[in-house]
Amino acid sequence: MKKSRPHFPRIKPIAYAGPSATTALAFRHYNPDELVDGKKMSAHLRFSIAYWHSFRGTGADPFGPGTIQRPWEKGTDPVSIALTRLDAAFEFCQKIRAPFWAFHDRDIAPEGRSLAESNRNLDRIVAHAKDLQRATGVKLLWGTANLFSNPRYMCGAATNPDAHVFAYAAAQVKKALDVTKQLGGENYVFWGGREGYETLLNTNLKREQAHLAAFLHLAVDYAKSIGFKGQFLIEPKPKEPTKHQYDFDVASGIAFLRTHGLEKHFKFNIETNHATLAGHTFNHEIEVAAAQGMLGSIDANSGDLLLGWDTDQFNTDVKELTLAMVSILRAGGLGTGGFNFDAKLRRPSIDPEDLFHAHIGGMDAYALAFKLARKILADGKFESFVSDRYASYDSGYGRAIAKRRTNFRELNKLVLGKLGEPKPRSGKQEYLENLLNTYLHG
Ligand code: XUL
Ligand code: CO
Repeated sequence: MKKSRPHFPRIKPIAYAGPSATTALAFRHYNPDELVDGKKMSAHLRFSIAYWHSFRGTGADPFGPGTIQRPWEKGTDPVSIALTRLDAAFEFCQKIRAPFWAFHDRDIAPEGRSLAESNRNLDRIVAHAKDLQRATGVKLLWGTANLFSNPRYMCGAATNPDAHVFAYAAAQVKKALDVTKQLGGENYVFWGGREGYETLLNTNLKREQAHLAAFLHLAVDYAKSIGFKGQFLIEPKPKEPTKHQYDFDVASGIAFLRTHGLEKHFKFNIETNHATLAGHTFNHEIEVAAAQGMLGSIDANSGDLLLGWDTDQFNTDVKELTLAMVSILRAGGLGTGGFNFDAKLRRPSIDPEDLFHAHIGGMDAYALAFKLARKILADGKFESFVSDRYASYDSGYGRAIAKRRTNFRELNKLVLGKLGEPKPRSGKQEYLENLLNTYLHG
């Protein structure tokens, strides 16, 4: 493969320079090669670059066109531009030291006039991606299909009232699974962008949910038939673009998967900004998934609590990330998942260098959170506080309750007899908040 000339000529691979680094283009906390428990930090954190934001984002919003013009976006043939853009993306992944990338089919290759032409475009780009992956060592965290941008999907894909659109979406996902497999993708994501409704006046909710389940079953069957071993992930989001999305949050996702016999095949890709849009904390969503052994991967970003939509910002909130990391590490990590920066530059951040500042900030915040969470878990103060709080269920009648080896009559007898009135015990929230701050701020 011939080497293309650099697209970020002024930027050298970002190096770890420690917390007192004097340049902004350096890591202060993320030291990819540092061994932590015998494994490189890069292998613990498995950072991934989201192609759609970082290489297709233009800064456009509903009030105005794009502001960002990349020097490599030149020419008239969309496939040639897509090939060059891919070179720029892999140079970026290498320079930012991200071991993974993630894409939608339509981000990497232009949609053609027919599905056959779209598939041919995709094949050309995927062949190049394969070469670039081999040359750089950057791997595919997950692939997915864009089933929400094209007008044909305006009323949903798998939940579209027209079976023709369902069939088209199935054909598109078939191809997306084929190429994800070809590129060694470790996961495959389903984000139900328009799988919901705008109004119940025109919607048969029960049928739409059944169709969505049928679609996921067909995807599971197809993946099996081609020997795709990657993990399937559902990415919940409550709304936007639809008024109501069926995969509202992790809890409703679990209920949906269990109702339709899909729970063995899926885990969750949890996105911070989607959690907050659903009225939850990031940490809450992680805990709900982890409680069911269904924590899969993270779309790393954050929202703005003063804005009611998905602002997809880079997350530099170390406190929020530390709480998330404690839950993730306690759950045993993300397995084949990773931290995918599903985050975009603000509209006025137009320099190619801003892509580096944004990812350095996100990676450093996660790396710092990782270190703080490890310390919190090693000290075990929160763990022992919490286990002590539930200790009454570890023996005697409490254990019988937990094991469901008692009944209301027995418990009634106990309370009327030797137990009497419970003695209240403080929840100690303020003490614990202060304890958390000792880790965050010393
Ligand atoms: C949209 C979103 C998507 C998914 C992949 O809010 O997060 O980019 O991550 O389709
Ligand atoms: Co996402």
